[in-house]
Amino acid sequence: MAKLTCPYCYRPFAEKEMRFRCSGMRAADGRFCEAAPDPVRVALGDQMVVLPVVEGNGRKLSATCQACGNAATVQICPHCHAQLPVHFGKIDTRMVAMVGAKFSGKSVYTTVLMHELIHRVGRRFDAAVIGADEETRKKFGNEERALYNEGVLPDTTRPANAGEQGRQPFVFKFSLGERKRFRSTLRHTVLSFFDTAGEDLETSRGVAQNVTYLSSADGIIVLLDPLTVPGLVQTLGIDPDVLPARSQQEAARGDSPINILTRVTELLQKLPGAGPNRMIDVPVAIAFSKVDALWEALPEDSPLRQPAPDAACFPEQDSLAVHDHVQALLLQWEGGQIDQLLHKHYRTYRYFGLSALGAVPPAKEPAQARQRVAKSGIQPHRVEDPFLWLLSRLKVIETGRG
Ligand SMILES: Nc1nc2c(ncn2[C@@H]2O[C@H](COP(=O)(O)OP(=O)(O)OP(=O)(O)O)[C@@H](O)[C@H]2O)c(=O)[nH]1
Ligand SMILES: [Mg+2]
Ligand SMILES: [Zn+2]
Ligand SMILES: [Zn+2]
Repeated sequence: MAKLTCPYCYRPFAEKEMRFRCSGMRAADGRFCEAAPDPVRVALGDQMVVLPVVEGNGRKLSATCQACGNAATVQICPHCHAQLPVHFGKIDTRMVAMVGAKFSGKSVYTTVLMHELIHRVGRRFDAAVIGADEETRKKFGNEERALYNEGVLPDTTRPANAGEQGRQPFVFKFSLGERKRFRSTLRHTVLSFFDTAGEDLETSRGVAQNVTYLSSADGIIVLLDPLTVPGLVQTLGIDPDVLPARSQQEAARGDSPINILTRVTELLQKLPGAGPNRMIDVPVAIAFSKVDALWEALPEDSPLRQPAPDAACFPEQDSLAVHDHVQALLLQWEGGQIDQLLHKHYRTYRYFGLSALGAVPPAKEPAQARQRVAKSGIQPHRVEDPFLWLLSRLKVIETGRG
C-alpha cells in the first residue's frame, strides 16, 4: 500500500487513514457543529478553534459528519490533524528538508528561495508556486515583507520545542504544466520546507525531532556558512576584521561545517533501514551560503561568481562546474575532510555556493533593534540551484545539458 507522508508532521499514513474536518454548515434540519480547540492540535501548541474531526474513508473525497449530517470534504492528517492540500492522496508529495548550524543563514535563505520560486523560477518552468495553506501564506507573507519591504533581517529561530506555538513547516505547491499533444495537464508537487533552529542539532531532544522529518525527506539541503570553515579566511586572504563576529564565534564554538556534517550523518545512519555501514541514499545538497563575502577573494572566472543559466531545465553542466570548483576549494581550505566524509557515506551529494542577500549586510548599529540588509537591497545569487537539483533528482523537472 502506498504510504503518504504528512507535509506538516512528517509522519506516514495510508490514504484510507486520512480523516476529515466538518464544514460547519447548517443542515436542512437546523443541526450544525461548532468550532472548539482540537485536543490533538492543542497538544502541538495550536489553540485555534476548529470544527470537529469526522471519521471516514480517506480514499473517498468526502465523509458524512455523524454529529450534523453534513458532508465534510476537508481532509486532515490522522496524526497531527493538519489540513492537507486538496486531493492530497492523488498528488505527488516531495519533502525537502533543510538543516544547518546556527547562524548559517537558514531563515533568510528560506524566505528568499520561496520569493524567487514564486516570482521568477516558477515562470521559468511555466510552473505555479503557491503556499499550500493559510498559515504558510500568512507567515511567509510576514517574513517576506520584513525582509523585502522593511529590510530587516530575522531574529534567531527558536528551537522546535520552545514556546507555546510549535513551528510548522512552510508547505508549498509546485504545479508544473505538462503540455501533451492534445491537452495540457498540471502535475502538482507538494514541497515541505522546515526551517530548523540551529540549536536543534545540538540537544538530544532537538535531534530526535529532526529525525522525524529527516527520515521522511526525499531530499536534504545542508546549509553551511563558509566563513566558519577553518582555513578559509587565511587561504583566501580575507581580512578577519571585516568578518561577522558571529560567524567567528560559531566556528570557535565547534560548529564548523565538518562537525555539523558529522552530526547530520550520524542522525541519518540511525534511521530505519540505514546503519553505520550502509551508504545514505537520500540526495543531499551541500550548500555554502553567504558566498557574497568571498567574491572579491575568488578569481573573476570562478564559477561561483557566474550567474546561473535560466533554461527551463536543470543545467547539469553548469552545476557540475560549481561542484568541482567547490570541491577543489575545500581541498585548499580544509584538506578535503568534508569531501572524504561525504564520499564515504553518501551515494548522491553535490556542492553549491549561493548568496541569499547578494551583499554583506552592514553590522548592526546600537540604535537599531535588528540588523538590516545592505543599501543595495536583496540580490539573490544561485539560491534555486540546490532546490532545482533535488527536483531534477526526484524527476519533478528535467535535466538538461546546458
Ligand atoms: N553576507 C551574507 N550574510 C548573510 C546572508 N544570509 C544571511 N546572512 C547573515 O547571517 C545571519 C543569520 O541568518 P539567519 O537566516 O537568521 O540564520 P539562521 O541559520 O536561520 O540562524 P538561527 O535561526 O539562529 O539558526 C543574518 O542575520 C545575516 O547577518 C547572505 O546571503 N550573505
Ligand atoms: Mg533561523
Ligand atoms: Zn458536523
Ligand atoms: Zn500530520
